[in-house]
Amino acid sequence: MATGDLNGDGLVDLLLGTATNASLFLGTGPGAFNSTAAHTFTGGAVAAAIADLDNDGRRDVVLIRAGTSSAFRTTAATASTASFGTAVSLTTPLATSVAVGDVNGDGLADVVVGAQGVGAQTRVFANLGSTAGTWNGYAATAGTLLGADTATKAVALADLNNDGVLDLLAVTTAVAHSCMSMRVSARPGGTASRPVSRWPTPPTLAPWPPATSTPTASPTC
Ligand SMILES: [Ca+2]
Ligand SMILES: [Ca+2]
Ligand SMILES: [Ca+2]
Repeated sequence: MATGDLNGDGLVDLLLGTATNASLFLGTGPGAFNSTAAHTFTGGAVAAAIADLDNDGRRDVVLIRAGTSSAFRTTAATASTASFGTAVSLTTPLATSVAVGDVNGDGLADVVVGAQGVGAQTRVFANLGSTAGTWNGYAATAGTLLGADTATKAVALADLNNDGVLDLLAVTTAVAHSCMSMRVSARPGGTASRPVSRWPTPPTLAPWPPATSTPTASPTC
């Protein structure tokens, strides 16, 4: 599920994924939505996001699937309808979750995908921007941030330490006695268009809760 004002009318819209498809319901008022989907995407989704991917002022859609995910540009949106461009594919084996934000400071929304399973990796897809008005989509793959992190159930992006750079928060069951790990990004100051694949080696994860604590039961995240 994802929420956001996709058609720019100031009302929050709702994107719901199921095992077979994902449907967009446009908001009609506070807490109210049109009962008829403005658009239905074929294929299920385990996670979704609404954000302006191509910087044209219209919010777009990311659908995450455990295999190949898709990013769709919004090409038109009215009070009751929305239409989208051709899917841009993202390779996301074992994907569970998504966060969208500008992680490399070039002004373009990047996609972070968490994954769970043997060999799963948390991946970052760098937004390639536009050339002569045509959006170039995302880099096919952009490396791994969390190493052998095979149990990421959720990811989020936020500036946790107030340095103006987005940080990545991952909820995982991979670390003993831990269900949450935090990684602070280290974008060099003032360097634009830095490829995500050059993201510096992240610091060692600090267990959360602290390892000195004695968990009485497995984390429930
Ligand atoms: Ca809306
Ligand atoms: Ca857009
Ligand atoms: Ca970016």
